[in-house]
Amino acid sequence: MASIKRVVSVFCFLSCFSFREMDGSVVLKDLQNDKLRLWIEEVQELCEPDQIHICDGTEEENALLLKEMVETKSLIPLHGKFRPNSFLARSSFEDVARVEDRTFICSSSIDDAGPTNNWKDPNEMKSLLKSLFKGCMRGRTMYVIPFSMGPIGSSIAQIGVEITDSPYVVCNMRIMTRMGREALNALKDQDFVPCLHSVGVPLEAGKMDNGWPCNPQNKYIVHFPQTKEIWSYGSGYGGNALLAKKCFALRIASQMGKEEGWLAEHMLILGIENPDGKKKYFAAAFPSACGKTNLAMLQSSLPGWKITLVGDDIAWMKLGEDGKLYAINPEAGMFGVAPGTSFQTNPNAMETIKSDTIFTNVGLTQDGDVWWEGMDKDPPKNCTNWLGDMGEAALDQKIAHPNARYTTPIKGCPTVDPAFDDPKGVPISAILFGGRRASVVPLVFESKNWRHGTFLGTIVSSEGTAAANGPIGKLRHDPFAMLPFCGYHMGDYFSHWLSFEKRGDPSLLPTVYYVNWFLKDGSGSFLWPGFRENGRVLKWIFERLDGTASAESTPIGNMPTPTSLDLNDLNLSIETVGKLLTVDVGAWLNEVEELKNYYKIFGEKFPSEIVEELHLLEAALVDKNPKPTESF
Ligand code: SAT
Ligand code: MN
Repeated sequence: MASIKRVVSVFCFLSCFSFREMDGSVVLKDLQNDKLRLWIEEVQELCEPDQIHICDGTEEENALLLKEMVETKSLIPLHGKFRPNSFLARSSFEDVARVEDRTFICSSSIDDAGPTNNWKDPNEMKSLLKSLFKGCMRGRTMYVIPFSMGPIGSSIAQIGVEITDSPYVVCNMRIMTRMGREALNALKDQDFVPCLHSVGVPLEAGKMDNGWPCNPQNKYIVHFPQTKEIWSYGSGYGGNALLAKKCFALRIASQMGKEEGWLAEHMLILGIENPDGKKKYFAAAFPSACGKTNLAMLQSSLPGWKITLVGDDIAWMKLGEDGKLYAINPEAGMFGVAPGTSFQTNPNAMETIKSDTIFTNVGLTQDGDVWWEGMDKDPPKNCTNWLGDMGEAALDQKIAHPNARYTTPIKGCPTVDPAFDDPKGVPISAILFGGRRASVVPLVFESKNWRHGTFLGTIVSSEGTAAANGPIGKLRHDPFAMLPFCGYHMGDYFSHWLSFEKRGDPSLLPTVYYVNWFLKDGSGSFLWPGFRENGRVLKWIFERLDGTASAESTPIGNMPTPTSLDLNDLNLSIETVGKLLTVDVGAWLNEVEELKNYYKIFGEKFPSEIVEELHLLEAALVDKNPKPTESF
């Protein structure tokens, strides 16, 4: 019976549905991968699109989709004089960001998802999703997007296929991933991660979208870590819809990394070259609103020091045959926050987005350019805001939505690293963690070993700002900056990190550092003179790794001696330098108490090694300040 049904449905599939073909485009018969053909068939049966288009990733295909979106008013072309080949999209006001409360990890047991994820039973969730997806692509084209996460052919890369009914998603995925025929050729008969997406708005015959299609009442961003599937419904925005990004490259990939012995991390990757031409690579994890993108594209103020960009958001890291940890950036583009980006804060980002960029939810100037808060002083006259309003109607709105974004190819960045496309990846010498802390955490300190470094990952926390993270100034724990992105129990995730100590020679692993650019003095002014100067801290780390910079051992880790940190021409007072490089023992003892309390949420899966590290820290602090504290 099942086989008859299969034959009938394959026949139906081939005969009843039109394929949108262009010269040289991929057609069903090109697909040699049985799982892919069968999956397309299943999705087509479920979602009932009008037509199917298998994306080849060519310029022609992209140009056609962009043209169609301009015709249907879902994209506004920007003026070629200012932003050639660039477009503006305006989303619905009900669809402007990732939705963590609608994001689910459907592992077989709730215990596999852990306390930081929303869990639902996978079978129940599948039937709910099937009812939602039934007929959801009526009146629309179903796009099949084969993509590679990472340089095609890299042993660290993975292939995924996203099916979506949003042409906006197709054009953004073409920027964010290596998408099209090459990825399909690389797939051959191997496995891939199926990513199914719909905006959740079927169209009646002859009807067109009125604005940005989405289904705000029914958003579901769902991950099945055991079967490595993603289903996303109801949103067309960012990480909810560009499923290669947080859904695949972090949530599903973190599960793959646990199973296969590698790391999928929410980290930038940068190259740093000293004036003698010696080069190292660092990876760094920061919670949002800590300047991760700006650090990835930093123009160092130090003469002769060069910083290059490999990735601004995600790193996949695997041990190489030489025992070192190698990283690739699985992405090909950046999905960066526009507001606050300027020639002062991030000149390299401003250069990158001069062309070939899709902007979403920024303002539109009268002469057809984009604008956002923080780009320069005042908005140009008669600037249309992100909702398309102007003048009186726009008075109570910002010009750009605070989560307005640019999607732009990394290769367009003037400081892109020459090894960006290297399938081997780049060897990582240092891993940086950090957060936004007005007090307690000094400018920089170094871990004592891998286990201590892993402990430092668990203590990452950041204070909320007006732009992100809830109440202003309130501390939010965000271990490894992975809180919304770890696809399994975070206690197991910490153990996975610890396991690297035993996978090879621990002396070859990167050294972990903790940084904080955001210390303030009593009057609320920042102590560290500003973002461009962060290259000085990177320089100290570089020279520590080379054995040429000195450090002092403290209860929290190794800290720069004041003379080992290059502070030339900064005019910092001795007092300020002292404050930047002090361990406030009392404040750290309070931090230990805070951590003891926080760690409780991870229950039995919390690794004893991290508890030991906390005890060691406490003992070292008490040694300096013999006030008794409660033990964990
Ligand atoms: O929307 S994304 O998930 O791509 C970016 C973010 O919210 O961190
Ligand atoms: Mn991110």
